[in-house]
Amino acid sequence: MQAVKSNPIYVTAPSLPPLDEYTEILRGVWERKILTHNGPLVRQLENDLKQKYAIQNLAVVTNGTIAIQLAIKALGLNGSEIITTPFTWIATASAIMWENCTPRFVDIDPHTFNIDPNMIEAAITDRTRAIMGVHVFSNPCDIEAIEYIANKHDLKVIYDAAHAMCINYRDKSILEYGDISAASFHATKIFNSGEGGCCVTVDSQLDEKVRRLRFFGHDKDKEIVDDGCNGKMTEIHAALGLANLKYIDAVLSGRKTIFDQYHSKLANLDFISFQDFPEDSYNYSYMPVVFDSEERLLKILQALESNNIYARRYFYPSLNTIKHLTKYEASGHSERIAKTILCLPSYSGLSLSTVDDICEIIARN
Ligand code: T4K
Repeated sequence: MQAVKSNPIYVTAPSLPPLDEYTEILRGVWERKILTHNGPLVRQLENDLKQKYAIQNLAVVTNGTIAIQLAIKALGLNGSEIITTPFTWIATASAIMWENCTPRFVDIDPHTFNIDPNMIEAAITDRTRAIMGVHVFSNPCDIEAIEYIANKHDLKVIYDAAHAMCINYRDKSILEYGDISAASFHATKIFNSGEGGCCVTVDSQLDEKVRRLRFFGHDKDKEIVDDGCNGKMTEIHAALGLANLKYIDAVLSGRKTIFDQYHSKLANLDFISFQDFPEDSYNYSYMPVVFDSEERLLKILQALESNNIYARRYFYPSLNTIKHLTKYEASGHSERIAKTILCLPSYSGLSLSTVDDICEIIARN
C-alpha cells in the first residue's frame, strides 16, 4: 500500500479528448459564429450517435434533467401521477415535480436495484398516467414486465436512461425501449459533452414534438404550437461530445477493466455484495458495492477520505424519505441499499494499482 495519495482520487473524472482535436472542431464554430439553436455540430452529433448506436430518432438537449422534463411534456402527462423508483438521483423526481406531476415511489428489487415490477400495479391510481423506470448504473430495468403492465393499464413508459448510454438490450439500443428514453451527457457520465443529454423515441412524431418543445414550442415556421422550454444544446458542448465520441469504445473497455480488477479483489470479502446485471448490457460506468451495514460503510468512507480518496454515496438518501417530495411510505429495499451502497472511483486514467490500494483499505476495515 502506497502513502496517502498526493492528488485527490474522486469518484470519477470526465473523459476528455486530446485538446487539439477539440480546438480544431471549435475553429469551425469561430468561423461560422453559430453558437446554438440546432447548429451544424448539434446536428452532426445527433447523426453520429444515431449511426453508431443504430438509433432511429435522437434529439440532443441541454442536460439529462431537461431530457426527462421534455419526455413528460411531449407525452402530455401534466398533472398526473408518475410511478417511479426511490433509488435514483434527485433529478428523476424533481423533473417529475417541475412538470406539475407527482412522483409515486415503488420499491426496488434488492438485487438489480431497479424498480420492482411486481410492486407497480398496487401503486396505480386513477391519476396514474406513466411509469418512469431508471436503468440504475446502466442496469436495464425489467423492460418486458414494465411494458406488459403499461399496456394492460394504458400507461406511458419513460426510461430515465441517464446512466445507460452506449449499451444494447436484446437486439437494439436500450434507449429505444419505452415511449421515450432520457439520457445524460454530464461530465460524470460515460459519454460526456460537459453538460448535455438526449431524448430517444422510435415514434417520429414524438421526436418532432420533442424538437419543438426544446425550442420554446416553435414549429419549423416559427409558429408557437406547444408549451415548450429552452432545451437547446450549444455548439460548444456538441463539439466536446463529437470529440469524445471518437474515443468512446476505449473508454468503455477501460471501465470494464477497472470493474474486473475491483471485482477480483473484493468478491471474496464476506461483507460486500454487488448489483446483479446482464454482462452484455452494462457499460461499467459506475463501481457500486453494497456493505453489510451503514456503520461499516461510514468507517470505510472515512478511511478512504483520510487517504485522499473520495467515493460517493449514490444514491443516498432513498427519495421516499425526503419530506418535500412525498408523504412517507416505506420502501424497505431502497432504504437499506441507499444506506449501505458506495460508488468507488472509476474513470479513464485510474491506475489498477490505485484500485488495488482502494481495495486494500476496504479489506482492512
Ligand atoms: N437521472 C439520474 C439517474 C441521474 O443520475 C442524473 C444525474 C440525472 C437524471 C440528471 O442528469 P443531468 O441533468 O445531470 O445531466 C452527479 C452529477 O451532477 C449528476 O449528473 C449525476 N446524475 C449524479 C449521479 O452525480 P454529484 O453532485 O455527485 O457530482 P459532482 O459534480 O460532485 O461530481 C462528482 C465528482 O466527479 C467530483 O467530486 C469530481 C469529479 N468531477 C465532476 C465534474 C462535474 C470532475 O472531475 N469534473 C467535473 O467537471 O452529481
